[in-house]
Amino acid sequence: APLIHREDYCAPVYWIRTVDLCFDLEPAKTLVTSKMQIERNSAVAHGPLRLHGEELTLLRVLINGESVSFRQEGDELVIDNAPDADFALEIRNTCAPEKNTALSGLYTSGGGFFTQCEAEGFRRITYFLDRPDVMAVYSVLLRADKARYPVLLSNGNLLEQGALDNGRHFAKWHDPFPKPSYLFALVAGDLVAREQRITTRSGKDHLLQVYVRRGDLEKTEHAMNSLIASIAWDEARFKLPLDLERFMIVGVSDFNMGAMENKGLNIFNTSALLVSPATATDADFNRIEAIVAHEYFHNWTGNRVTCRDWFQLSLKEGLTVFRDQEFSMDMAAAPSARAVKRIEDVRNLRAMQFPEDSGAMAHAVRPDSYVEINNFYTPTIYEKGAEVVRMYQTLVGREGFEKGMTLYFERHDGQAVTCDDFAAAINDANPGSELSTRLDAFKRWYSQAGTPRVQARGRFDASARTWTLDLAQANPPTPGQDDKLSQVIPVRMGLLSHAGAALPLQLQGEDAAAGTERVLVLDKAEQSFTFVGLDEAPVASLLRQFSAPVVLDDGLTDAELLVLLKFDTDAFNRWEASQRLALNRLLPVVRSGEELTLDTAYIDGMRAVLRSDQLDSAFKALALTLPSEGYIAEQLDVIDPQRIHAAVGTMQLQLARALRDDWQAAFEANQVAGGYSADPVSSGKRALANLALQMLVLDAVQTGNDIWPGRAYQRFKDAGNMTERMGALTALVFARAGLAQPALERFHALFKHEPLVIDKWFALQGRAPELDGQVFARVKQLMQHPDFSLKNPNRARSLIFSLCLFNPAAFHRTDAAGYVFWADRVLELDAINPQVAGRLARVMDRWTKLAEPYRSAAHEALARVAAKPDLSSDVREVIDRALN
Ligand code: HT7
Ligand code: ZN
Repeated sequence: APLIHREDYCAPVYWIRTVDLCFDLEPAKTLVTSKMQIERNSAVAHGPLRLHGEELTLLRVLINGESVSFRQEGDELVIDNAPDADFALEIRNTCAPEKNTALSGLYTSGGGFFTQCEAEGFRRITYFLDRPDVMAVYSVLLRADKARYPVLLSNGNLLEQGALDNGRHFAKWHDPFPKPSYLFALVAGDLVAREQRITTRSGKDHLLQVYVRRGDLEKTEHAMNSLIASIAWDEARFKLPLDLERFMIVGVSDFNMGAMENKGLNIFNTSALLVSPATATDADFNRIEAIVAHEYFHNWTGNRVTCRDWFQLSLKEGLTVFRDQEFSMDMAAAPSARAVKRIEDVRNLRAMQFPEDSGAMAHAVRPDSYVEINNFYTPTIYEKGAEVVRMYQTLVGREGFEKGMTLYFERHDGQAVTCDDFAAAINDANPGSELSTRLDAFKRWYSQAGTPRVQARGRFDASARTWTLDLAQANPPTPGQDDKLSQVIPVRMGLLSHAGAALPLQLQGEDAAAGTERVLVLDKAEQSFTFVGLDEAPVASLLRQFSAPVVLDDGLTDAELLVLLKFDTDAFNRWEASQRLALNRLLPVVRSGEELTLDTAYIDGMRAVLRSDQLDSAFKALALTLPSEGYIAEQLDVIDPQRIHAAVGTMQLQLARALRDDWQAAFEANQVAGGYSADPVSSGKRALANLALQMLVLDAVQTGNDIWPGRAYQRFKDAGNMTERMGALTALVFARAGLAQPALERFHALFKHEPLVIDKWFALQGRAPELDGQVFARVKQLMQHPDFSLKNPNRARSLIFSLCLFNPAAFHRTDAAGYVFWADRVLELDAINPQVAGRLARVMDRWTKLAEPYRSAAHEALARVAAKPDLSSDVREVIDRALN
């Protein structure tokens, strides 16, 4: 497949203004009739009409009712002699939903029909100008067997439905909003709906529906509540109303991603939709609230204003992630709960996006080229894109950002636009802001890949009572980008005395102090800021709230980090101090291979966190969780996954032992009584109780004490909700307690009819801490389990991705068996579902940083995959990038 370049963008030669689709739905062969009204684009040079089509059987092509000559060139249907004036094009083709294991286009799942058209799935349904800048008004007629498919849905409003001969029936839908083909959807199946009528602030009535399979209805309450809250939030915060009378969500268990924002007919992976206290954890409840919100928010940021081309993907994804993050923070309400959400988001960014930025697939937020767009639904486009949007807000202020959003919609509603259009709207609405003087430099966040490094050092001048902060930035080379220009980096900061007081911030040349927190803007390679009126060298709290997606080297000593851990008013930086203190202990031993022995300063600091009566439980759990093995690897030039695993294991054990009494006190103090609620206080308590239990069982198993494993097993058996049940099971499995196996068996027996819970069962075993190859052997065995299937992406991810992506010590083996397993699964999956295979292929992104013997073995496995001649473009692009 060819490399597609952003700079080669050309407007389409034709516009499709309306499309009438008719589907005769049959699993083996569905007949599609498409009637389009087409207009030549007078702004560009004349050329043939080239329609995209993939894996279709073409039956006929008519222009204005007459047959016309055409040719098929690869995956394109080419009509050379299309009329100059507006014309009607009719195409009839078939596709095979039942054979569509790629889950892109029209496919069957659980006896129903579903579609997934983003990014380029519509061309697998019928021939079309399948590109986001071609926006059309759709009318859809669905015909199907009534008994098997009683529910027939598509975008927009239902115009008519009724019976047909032979037990079939029909439904006619019309969507009044012009949309790109990637937002088209249809669903047919035996589904039931939770319904809710609402009246929004603007006084309009709407019908909200969540469609699922019959037994799943009671698991949709949280999604419905989340949808209602999202609608209210978008109207309140951004004045963006729901524009449809009817808004539908449908759950499907075979789905490549989390969910899809099809206009008025969002389709969700059941794993991103269905929760109940008995089957889902607190984290699942929060994730589902965020995904429901995310898809709903796309209705404006994505659907009403869409992307001109797929290079602009972050225009809708980064902005919509930013919006769902803000929504979740507002829902969390209390300042400490907001901070917890921010910490979780940053932890996720660092775990997923930072490694991407330093690996073979590093790309800019607005990439310059791609082979397969499906490979670019990445943490860089989504999460780093959201950080870029957050920096706009930091630079222009919250109100300024809202003004910018208003201008963006005033200018571009109904259009397909670019990241530059977004930047211009935010900037034009905020003349004289910190952004307006450096917009071009700011936009380097879109064009330069890589995570900038910021170095910060302070100089205190006792006689002048000044403290100068010297900042320097550098962005390491990434594939195809050796030299980078300086970026605009907002550094939110404060200064503390060593006794912990927040100090007033007055820069040299200013008349007075401007509070105790401010944002410095670093936009040069090196820059200094001098603060006056200081009696001692302060402790700098930099990059508060993680104000920019950079790696900060602030040179703080452990003593200074302990001051921040104890006194910083910024909860994010308090947490950051806890992680830095842990890293300062882990990294030297990983580098040297020596034994780790925890010092009392660290243990006392952690004890103080655990005992604090001011900190919330949720924060304590985050501060006491050690950095992940992946994040530790990210800090190293040469990665030895086994050494990292050993160091973390030792540290965990020492922390468990040194704080045993405090863990016990925390466990007992954080029991939640009464009915289940996923609110931040209750879920924070459960998080800390689960961590404490994990530590207590770990310590007990090492010392041969049976009490805590017994208590964990009891809690596992009696738990009133999945968060506690899973917490207890995890404690047993992670400590390799003797009771782990019976607990796992009991868990399976209890939940064998709950596929989403069985996914958890596989996932837990896939990410269990490795010892002597037992976990790896167990995963291979589980591949043969009757419940395992590679065809269902959730199931494939639960076991295989857990091992390859989230269990470095089980995966990176000196005998290379992990890599052989990976290569086999990539090839096997590629024949079924290239998108999922492409994701799995990404596991080797950073193989060049591995120590020997891992590096050579990884290379061999990559070469074996590369040698396969008929790889999908998804896998081929990832492997080629890794090898070049
Ligand atoms: N915009 C949606 C992306 C998506 C997707 C992309 C490729 C293949 C399958 C897919 N399913 C959903 C999801 C979102 O960002 O909201
Ligand atoms: Zn999205």
